[in-house]
Amino acid sequence: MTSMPHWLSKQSFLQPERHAVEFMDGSFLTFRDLETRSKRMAGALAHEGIKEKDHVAVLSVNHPSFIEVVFGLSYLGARAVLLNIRLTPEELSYQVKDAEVETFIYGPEQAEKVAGLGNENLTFLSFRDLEGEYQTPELKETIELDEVFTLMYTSGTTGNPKAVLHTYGNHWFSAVSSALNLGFDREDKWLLNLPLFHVSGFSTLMKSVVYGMTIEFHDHFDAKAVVESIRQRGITMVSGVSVMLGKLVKALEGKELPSSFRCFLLGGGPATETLLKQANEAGIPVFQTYGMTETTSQIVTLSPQDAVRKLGSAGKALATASVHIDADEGETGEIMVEGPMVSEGYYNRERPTTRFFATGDMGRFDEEGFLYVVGRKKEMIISGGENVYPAEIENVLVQVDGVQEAAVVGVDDEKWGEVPAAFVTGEGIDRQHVKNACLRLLARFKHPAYIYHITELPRNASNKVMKHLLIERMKEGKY
Ligand code: S0N
Ligand code: AMP
Ligand code: MG
Ligand code: MG
Repeated sequence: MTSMPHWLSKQSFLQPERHAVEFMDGSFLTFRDLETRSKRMAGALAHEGIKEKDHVAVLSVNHPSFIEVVFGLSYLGARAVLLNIRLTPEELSYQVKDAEVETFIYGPEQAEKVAGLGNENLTFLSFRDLEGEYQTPELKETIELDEVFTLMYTSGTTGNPKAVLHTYGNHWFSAVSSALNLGFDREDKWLLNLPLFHVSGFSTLMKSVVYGMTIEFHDHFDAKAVVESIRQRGITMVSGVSVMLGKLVKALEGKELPSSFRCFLLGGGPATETLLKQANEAGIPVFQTYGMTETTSQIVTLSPQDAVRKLGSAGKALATASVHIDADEGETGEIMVEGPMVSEGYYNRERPTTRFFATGDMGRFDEEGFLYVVGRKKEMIISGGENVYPAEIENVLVQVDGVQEAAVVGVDDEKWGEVPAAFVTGEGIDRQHVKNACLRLLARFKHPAYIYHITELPRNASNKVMKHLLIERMKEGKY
């Protein structure tokens, strides 16, 4: 087992006065401040009975206490189960049970949602509750790379979400591999406005303590605020999904960006050529990436010098990772990945035994070895960077009175990239009942943008629903 000094304590020792986190109002926390506050938080968590290897859920928008809770848990050797604030109480309850969570910590704006959770065996603590009494427990000043640090949920083809396990080693190698590719400059300052509950956002926090780099922390995405941060406060790096890049291009209104801004790390889903060209014309140095929760963020990245020449490619595997395509040379096949940032598996599920992780995405290499992601084998929809599994929605729709069968597909969408479209069969279906079921059971971004009531689902000889036919017929206006 490989171990190393705790990343935050180390940065606090090496550069105590350097800003770890800056906020939009000009306030900041130095690495020493952050260490002190996180250790105090560890004491408050210990006071609440949290101990090594406990699973502790966190539900919050980006909030300073979120960061302290994350590092506080790490000083205790406890694990953070990071929950998506967009989920319904029903969806959250499932995940909390699945992850065997005992303590549930939440931010001030989540109180109402938390009241709807009602799991009797959980201890609920608001950030406020952690501001009072604390103990001085023994703290882990050593990080064991094999230990699990975070759990983040993704769905599966069955519609049952499963928790991706991230070890400290996964986070470490993700951060280091990224730096080997993008480089790291002492003056770098990374804007963090992606949610901390996704690895997209969380990985930026990890980079901060692994590199000793300043981040500017925003509680949510606001394109105008991003422009202001880049132009006025020396931001050099930003991460975002396509929807955010599109909004950034618009918010720029032709204004120039300082040359110190050197990277917009684009991930979380596909990007259209139109968007990439617009970003290029706007002078935004886009690094397109391919990655997923299971790879603890980017694993393949395209550099701006290749951005135009290889427009649409996700680039090449990072230095510590390998990618291969499960097909003959030059052909399209499933993308298989390997590397020290790839998760060892899902919580309480059988561990994969193969060397390469099968991503469920389809891709091909060009003659120079650049990866092109061309589609998905898995039935997944990506709406604004949030994943939606058709089975999750189908499972809800068939519960509605009158619905006999349901099928959900992803359709292109101007605003979100893709949105779900639902097809239901049956008699006496009340649209309001469908909507009510969705409201109760599904996060807003999973609600079907279209609901078609049809007479029967097209099936092939083996009785499988031919989803491509649903899309074709829908586009032809036949439904
Ligand atoms: C795009 C975002 C910012 C949109 O949120 P916004 O504008 O703040 O919306 P709200 O004000 O909260 O809500 C307004 C209405 O819009 C609905 N809505 C919100 N989001 C969506 C959505 N995604 N799809 C559909 N509808 C949405 C709300 O429900 C509300 O509706 P009404 O008014 O009807 O109630 C936001 O969605 C966002 O933050 N998206 C990004 C999420 C994300 O981080 N995804 C990436 C996950 N993947 C990974 O973590 C792995 C890849 C990765 O690591 C990575 C990714 C990107 C960049 C770099 C990396 C990396 O490798 O480092
Ligand atoms: P998540 O775990 O939420 O980040 O989802 C990851 C999924 O997003 C991947 O499995 C892909 O299906 C998709 N994705 C990520 N990067 C790209 C890319 N560059 N091009 C196309 N799809 C992508
Ligand atoms: Mg908003
Ligand atoms: Mg996603």
